[in-house]
Amino acid sequence: MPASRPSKPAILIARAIFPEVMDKLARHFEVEANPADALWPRAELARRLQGKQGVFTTGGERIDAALLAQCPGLRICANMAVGYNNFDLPAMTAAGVLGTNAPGVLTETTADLGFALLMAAARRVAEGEHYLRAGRWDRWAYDMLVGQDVHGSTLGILGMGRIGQAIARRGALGFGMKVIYHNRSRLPAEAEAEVSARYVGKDELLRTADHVVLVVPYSPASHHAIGAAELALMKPTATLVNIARGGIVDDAALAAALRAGRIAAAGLDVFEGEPQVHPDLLACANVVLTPHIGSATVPTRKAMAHLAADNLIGYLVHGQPLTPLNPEVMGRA
Ligand code: 8YV
Repeated sequence: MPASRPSKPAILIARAIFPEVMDKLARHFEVEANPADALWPRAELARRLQGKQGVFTTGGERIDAALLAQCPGLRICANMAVGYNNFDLPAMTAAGVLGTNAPGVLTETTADLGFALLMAAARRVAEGEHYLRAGRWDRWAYDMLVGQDVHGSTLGILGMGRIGQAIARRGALGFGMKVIYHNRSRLPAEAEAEVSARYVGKDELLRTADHVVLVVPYSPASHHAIGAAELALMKPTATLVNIARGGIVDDAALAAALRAGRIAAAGLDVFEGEPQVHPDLLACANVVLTPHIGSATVPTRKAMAHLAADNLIGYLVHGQPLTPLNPEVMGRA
């Protein structure tokens, strides 16, 4: 009798992903995928996770103690995102489940979108486009769609991780901006010098910056880090850009500030309760809105998907993931 081949570990791919990444995973695993590409309800996700050792997640799937209790065989959740606020990491650690994210590969692409939103908001690009398409452009005027300068202005960055530093480089080197930043911890002097950034308190940043870019991870501590009180500190000519996570900004307070002209403009890629967008924001002309596309270029999304896949393969096949979030679970029985 021919020797039976050892069975491959089983994994679940929770959303549609690139066919080349599916093929790669299928070489190592028994794969169940989600051809419909709609987020499964929790009960369905739990049902499909039965018998699976790994899951490929894309950021929208909540992995918490209640779900993990139903999936005792699960060993790894690999997020195709640098943010992992969909993971209850302490619960995963308690359950002995490894979490991995996808850092590094999306840094420059996401910083590009941050800058695009900053430029579009400060220079009223989207407003101008709507104005033109609506057939309202019938003459030149000295004050038509005048905005604020980006070059030479003061850029305030809240959150100075990889993406924050990539935005600082763009501002300092490309646009001659003075860069100030606030972060949980101050960067080492060499890192500050490299991006020509000066550390300031949060309130000073909000008061001084001409443009504020938010790049902090979402956590209960950063929930509504920018609300009415913080917006009131900003200059009336200032712009606010959020490429981090919905919930860091109080969207209702932001819409009120934009409507009242308490700040000049905003550029938002992320929203509280997305894909729903606060109706008051939709009604504001001075905000540029994009549907969470910070990392959305073909090479970057492929790199993120490959990194998530390589984490699954690394851990379940070779025992060594690439970007573990809670490595302390490794080696536990
Ligand atoms: C993802 C992101 O596309 O990596 C992140 O944290 O925000 C984006 O790049 C998103 O998380 C997918 O849900």
